Amino acid sequence: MPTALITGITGQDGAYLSQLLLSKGYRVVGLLRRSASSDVVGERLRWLGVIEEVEFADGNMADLSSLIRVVQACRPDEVYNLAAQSFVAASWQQPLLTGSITGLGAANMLEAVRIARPEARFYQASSSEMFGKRQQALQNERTPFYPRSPYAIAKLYAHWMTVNYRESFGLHASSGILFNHESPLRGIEFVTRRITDAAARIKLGLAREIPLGNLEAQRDWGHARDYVQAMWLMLQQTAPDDYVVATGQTRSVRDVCRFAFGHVGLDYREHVTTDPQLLRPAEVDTLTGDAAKARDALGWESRIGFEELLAEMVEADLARHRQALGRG
Ligand code: NDP
Ligand code: GDR
Repeated sequence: MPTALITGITGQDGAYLSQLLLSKGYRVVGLLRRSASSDVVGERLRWLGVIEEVEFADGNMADLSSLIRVVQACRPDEVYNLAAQSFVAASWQQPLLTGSITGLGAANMLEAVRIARPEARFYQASSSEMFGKRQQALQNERTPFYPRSPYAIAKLYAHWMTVNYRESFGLHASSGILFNHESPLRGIEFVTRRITDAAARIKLGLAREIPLGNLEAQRDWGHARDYVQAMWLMLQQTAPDDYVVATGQTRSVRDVCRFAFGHVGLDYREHVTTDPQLLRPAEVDTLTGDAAKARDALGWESRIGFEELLAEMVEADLARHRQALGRG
């Protein structure tokens, strides 16, 4: 039975990746940082019904010695480095923390692998945010980067460290440049989930409006369940490499509003307001990924479309709020 170590196991992707790897017969070990609210940190794993099947190991991305100890103890065959301060907007408020966890944290994990388990295969959660200010209509592995936030800059450092450790030390280290992917387990601060949660609350009479920032921003949105498959496929290849993972379809925040509210029979224009406080100091206006390499080399493709994704998210938020109201 192969062993996978996942950092960021309590996040959206960590939960879906755990479910996938368990279904393939892996032993799954997740890095868990100490929290005063440890009773709620496993909520996503619980929602997917896999919390009893994963093992947890104490550690923090900021603490190299903890990472070395975890790697020594669990002896992973595959390491998936998903942990990060992942909210772009927060990275202007906490740029140094973002740099130390999202950037240097990845270097810590690479060092732990290099020191304690160099034969392990390594996955780095890179991001389309590294493309930032658009240099080409479609972004692929050869597109120049132009990061637009402290988060994207930290991810770029982690990405190049991954490439460098592959080239310097021969680590089987791959970087997945993933475009936005969402699900019912998406953090509530991200725009799709803010909108699907608001549509559900407004439909149930729990709220009347939702303030948003830039409605014209465009993203290439896929489903997290599809995207964790690509992570796993990258580590099954003989040679490590970098891959763009995307749907190739771009929609605006306004489209998300239109569809999510429309799904519950509401007109978003009666409920969505705009708040300049939610605009970003430097915006990423539009991103569209070209995942041809992942399709050709990995046989990967995005299956769940935009409307199916949002319908699942709205239905899950309706169910959550109905349950909280005792109408479940
Ligand atoms: P989440 O924000 O849902 O999860 C982040 C995870 O990192 C959580 O498990 C969190 O733990 C953990 N973490 C944060 N700080 C530390 C720390 N100091 N030590 C240990 N663990 C820590 O992110 P997603 O699941 O959405 O994304 C996974 C990864 O992929 C991230 O690196 C993200 O930047 C990247 N990415 C995501 C994309 C997306 O669209 N979702 C697209 C491209 C890249 P805790 O629960 O304790 O907070
Ligand atoms: P993003 O996702 O920054 O692309 O990063 P987010 O959902 O936060 O923003 C997407 C776009 O929507 C605009 N927007 C708003 N965003 C939020 N959060 N809240 C709002 O009210 C709002 N109104 C408009 C934003 O300005 C932006 O243009 C996500 C994260 O998962 C990263 O970790 C990951 O690397 C990238 O996706 C790919």
